[in-house]
This record gives sequence, structure tokens and C-alpha cells, in this order.
Amino acid sequence: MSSTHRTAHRPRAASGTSSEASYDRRRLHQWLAGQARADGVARRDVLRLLAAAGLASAVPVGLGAPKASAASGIVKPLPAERFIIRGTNAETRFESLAGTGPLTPASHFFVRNHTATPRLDAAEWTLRVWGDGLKAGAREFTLADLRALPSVSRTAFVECAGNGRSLFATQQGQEVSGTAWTLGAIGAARWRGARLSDVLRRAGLSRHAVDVMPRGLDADYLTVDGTNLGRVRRPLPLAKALDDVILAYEMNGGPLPPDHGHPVRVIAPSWVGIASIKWVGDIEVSATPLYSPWNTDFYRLYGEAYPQEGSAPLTRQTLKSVFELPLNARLSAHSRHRLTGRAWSGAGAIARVDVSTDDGATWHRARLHDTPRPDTWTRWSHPWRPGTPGPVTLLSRATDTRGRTQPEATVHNTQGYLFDAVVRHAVTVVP
Ligand SMILES: Nc1nc2c(c(=O)[nH]1)N[C@H]1C(S)=C(S)[C@@H](COP(=O)(O)O)O[C@H]1N2
Ligand SMILES: [Mo]
Repeated sequence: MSSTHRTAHRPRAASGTSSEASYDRRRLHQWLAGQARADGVARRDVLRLLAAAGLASAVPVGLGAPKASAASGIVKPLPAERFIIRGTNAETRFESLAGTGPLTPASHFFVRNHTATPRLDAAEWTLRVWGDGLKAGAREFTLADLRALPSVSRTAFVECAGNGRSLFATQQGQEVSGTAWTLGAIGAARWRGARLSDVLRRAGLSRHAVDVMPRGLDADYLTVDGTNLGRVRRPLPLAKALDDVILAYEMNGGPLPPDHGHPVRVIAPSWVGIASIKWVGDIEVSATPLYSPWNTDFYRLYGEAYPQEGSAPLTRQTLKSVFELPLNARLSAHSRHRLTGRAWSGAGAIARVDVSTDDGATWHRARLHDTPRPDTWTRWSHPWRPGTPGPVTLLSRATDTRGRTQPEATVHNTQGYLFDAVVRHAVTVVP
């Protein structure tokens, strides 16, 4: 699996991807050799965390939550028909996306907060770019500085690496740790902002730079045993940073909402959600590989199928297709239904979606409603006229332009990342 989700989808990205791969190998090597700086994390702690790879326990404690709609620490309203609250996070009910169009409105967009949404003043906000990967000293940018740079707009999904995690248990009978998302830890939006590459060049990027590490302005993240992991931050290889990453200040044509990173967030298209750091306050540019708990103990694949030290840090998202239907929906027999859903892949565009209404005995090609594009999802539909009343399992299976097809099962990893198996969606046909 690790080889497929790391595959480039555009020729332009190909060289970047191979340098990402060699960079990861080098970084892993250095880390194992004990040469690396584990920024804010003692090597001893990293090893302890690795040993404990069941890490379910990393939850924030002791935070004074700002004014928010609930104890969740999230600011926007979270009506029950749209969201399922999971601790500090809010999952979108996938069925509530029916009719929302290709872009997810902020009112429906899932929220993944390690702590709580901070309230930041855009007029006072600055971005500090610093580190030994710059030719000279640190540079600060205001929001006006970013707005004065050429702007780019692009549609991209943000999907948590753990989206679909609870299906390891419900579909495969396997134990995993982490937020028990079903399939709604994803949204797609139109982002507008400055290119990270423009900002780095203006800051005086040196040719020795290898990693950049954006860091959020939200509170430090503490594990239950009281270990302070510091602010949410994760290194990006320079190849990705210079390729298609943006510093977004708009979402779907409006200012970025507080819960989604106001005033500025990173958008790393097609990569796991953690790469898209919200409320970014500084970016370290480094001439040596950087580490944080978010690329050492979290966001790698651990488990029987993986090396002891885990897979390389996760990069691209995997592939999924999901029905816009509640679990155990009731559908009347002998009437015509239009089953709708969405499919997406982190490695390319969607090539086809197949649907089965007879537990996989026969498959039918679904109709695609969008021109499939990389970095975002494609809506699809399939007409269905159920016969006899009773329980039915609906299946959908996406294939992308890289030739990846959803498998019957996902290889287990202890933290339940990158679930990509065909979803078995139970419904009941009623008289
Ligand atoms: N500063 C900061 N950035 C963050 C996070 C966070 O808790 N703090 N969560 C990350 C994770 S794990 C995901 S999946 C995405 C979620 O983005 P969203 O809340 O806008 O949907 O933001 C990422 N960026
Ligand atoms: Mo995430």
C-alpha cells in the first residue's frame, strides 16, 4: 500500500516524488542513526512513543476552550443533522453532502482540531519564515504581504488520514487507535492564497534547504500522560512545498472561517490532512531533515505488515467511494431510487466507479457527474429499483487514473490510517 499512495499523478511531480522518496530514506537513516533533531521531542520520548504504538491516548487536556458552539472547542454551529461530534472534532454526516455540489460549504465541512479553535486577529497576524535553510535571516509576512503576491485558486479536498478508521473494526474486526471516524472526515473546497514557493523564494530560500515545517498557532497538544508535544507541526519535503502547496486565506470565496485556519492555513493538495496546517504562524526552513511527533510516531503505518520503525511518513491520500446515504437507510421496494455518492483519490483523477446491489455478484458502472480531476472528488449516481424487502449490502468501488482500485480489505495498521477498502453499506428494503 505504501508504494501506491506515494505514486505521482503528473509528470511534473515525478521528479519531486523520487526526491521525496530518497529524502525520506535519508531522513529515516539519519533518525535511526540518532543524528536527527527531533524538534521538541527527546529521542527517548520518540522511542517510547514508538514502542507504545497503540497511541490511542494522545488527547488534549487542560485547555481553556474559547467561546465555542459546544464543549468541542469548535466555533461554528454543529447541527446534529450535519455533524457527529467526536471529542474536539466534528465529522460531517456524509448523507448531508447530498445536494451540496462539488464544493463543501464551511457549514458542512468536517473539523479536526487537536486542541481548540483559536480566535486570531487577521490585522495582527504575521507569518515568520526562519531557519538555516534561508540565505539570510528570518522574514515576516503580514496578511497584506501575502495578498500582494500573485494569488492562485484551486479546488482540493482536505481528508484526515484516519478517515474511515472505524471500519477497520466494523468491517474487518480489527483493533485500531484514534478518533473513530466513519467516512465523513473529508471536505473539498476552493482555496485561494499565495503559493508557498513564492513566499519561500521571497524569504531567501537557500539551495541547501530540504524541509519546511509550518506550525500552528493553536495551543500545545498534550497527551493523557501529560507529555507536551508542543504546537501542531509537520515537516513537508521541499519538493512538495515548491510544487503545489498554497498559503490559503480564502475558502469558497470568503475569508477562511475560524475553524478552518483563519486567517491563513497551509493547503497541501492530495496529501493527508495533517499536512495542511491551520492557523499557521511560522515556517521553519531547514538544511537538515526535520522531525515532529506528526511525522515520527503519528502518520506512519505501524503493524505486522510494516517495518518496526513504521512506514515512511504518509504523504498522498488513498482512494475511496462513499454513498450519500445514512447507514441502515430504509428504501422502499419496487420504486426507483437514485443512489448517489462521491469518489476521490490522492493519486490522480477518478477513472470509474462501479456499484453492486447484490453483495458483489454483479457490478454496474455508475454515471459520473463531474469531469474527474486530481485533488478533488467526483460525484456519481446509480439508479436502483430494489425487489424483495429485507436487508441489502450496497457496495461501491472506485478506480483511479493510476489504475488503483479499492481492494476488498485494507492491510491493518495500528493507528487505522488510509482505509481504502470497498465500503459495505447496509440498508433495509422495506415494503
Ligand atoms: N494547527 C493545526 N493544524 C491542523 C490541525 C490542528 O489540530 N492544528 N489538524 C490537522 C488535521 S489532522 C487535519 S485532518 C486537518 C483538518 O482540517 P479542517 O479542520 O479544516 O477540516 O487540519 C490539519 N491541520
Ligand atoms: Mo487528520
